[in-house]
Amino acid sequence: MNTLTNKVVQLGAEDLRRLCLECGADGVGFVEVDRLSLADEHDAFLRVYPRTRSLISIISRVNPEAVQSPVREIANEENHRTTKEISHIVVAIVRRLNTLGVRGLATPVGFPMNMDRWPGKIWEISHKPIAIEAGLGQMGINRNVINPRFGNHVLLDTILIDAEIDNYDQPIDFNPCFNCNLCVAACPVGAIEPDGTFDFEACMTHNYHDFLGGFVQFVDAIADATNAADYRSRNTDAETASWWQSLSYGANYKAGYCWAVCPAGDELFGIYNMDTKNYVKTVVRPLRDRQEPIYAIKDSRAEKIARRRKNKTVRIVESPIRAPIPLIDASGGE
Ligand code: B12
Ligand code: SF4
Repeated sequence: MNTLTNKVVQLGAEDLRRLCLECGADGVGFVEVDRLSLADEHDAFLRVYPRTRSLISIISRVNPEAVQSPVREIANEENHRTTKEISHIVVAIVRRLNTLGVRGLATPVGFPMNMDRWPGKIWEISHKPIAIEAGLGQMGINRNVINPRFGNHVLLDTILIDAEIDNYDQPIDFNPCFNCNLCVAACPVGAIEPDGTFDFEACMTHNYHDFLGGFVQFVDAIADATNAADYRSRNTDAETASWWQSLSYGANYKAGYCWAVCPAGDELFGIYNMDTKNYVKTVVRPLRDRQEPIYAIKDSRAEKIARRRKNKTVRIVESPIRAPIPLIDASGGE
């Protein structure tokens, strides 16, 4: 809405696309706020920004080689760096749009989220279905959006604006996921199944050990301990230092291997296809066989899978999701 003329601004899709790319986006697409396939999200859009008329979906590529490194601090740093980068890009886009009389806001890439709702739907806007509707990719077996060029090696963000756009995008008519199942093979807790079923609890328990519910358990462990020796008998010094690192430098993922190994998308497929055996040897094996602790719930499928894996030390923990998970509903409530 132009605040001087009080009229809804109409933006040209191609000019807007150019503006977003100039601000640093690696890909961009547009969706009208009342797209039927996003009906479940509609209330959330208006709750976040009541004057929303259009959604701008933005992707920023991560460097796959960094994300694939068995030196996981490199992967985590790349994740954090790209998160900051895309956050700056979307703010720059909103500022440029303001000069054209368009108002709007950029939503968080990931954290911070609404912890009052933990362990429910703590995020407000689901970037994945918007990116799919904006023609930026399709969902892979690993439940990540795979862009035809950059593969799943992208982070996503969404801008809500009060203007209309003269041409909205549509989903692409093919899925870059080609069922290689490397994501299934790489996950140390078997969270990804070949039919695309995703074990949320297994991923949350291991990959997110140092944040959210894992952090709540850390506090419990301190509170329950009778003394330092008692605490240390249940948590190694390395684990305590790992929590400190996540608090100080941004939460560190323990795995994310399903995202790392995916070879789909034009930029990586050639490397994979040229020598698939070598890709498995140099990208998948180093992560699959990485020496590391694996956090799993007792007698879970995740525990059984982790025990079969080479070089893994299984650490039994409680479920980080203590209350039954409330259904994800459109109101964003419990
Ligand atoms: C919640 C969440 C998670 C959850 C659930 C993942 C999921 N599949 O939904 C967990 C904690 C497991 C997670 C892990 C990761 N995530 Co995440 N995550 C999100 C978040 C905040 C919302 C995702 C969402 O909309 N889910 C709902 C629907 C759309 O997803 P779905 O796959 O169709 O449905 C699944 C969930 O609903 C899940 N589920 C079932 N019951 C429950 C209950 C609860 C309470 C929850 C939370 C989920 C859940 O199982 C469903 C079946 O597959 C977004 C950021 C955002 N605001 O959008 C990032 C996001 C999806 N994550 C991302 C990434 C990169 C990751 C990790 C790779 C992080 C890492 N480095 O390890 C892993 C990959 C795990 C995986 N294979 O999905 C990227 C994906 C980029 C891309 N190319 O698609 C996003 C978009 C962040 C971003 N801004 O770029 N994530
Ligand atoms: S690793 Fe293979 S099966 Fe998994 S999402 Fe990527 S292309 Fe699809």
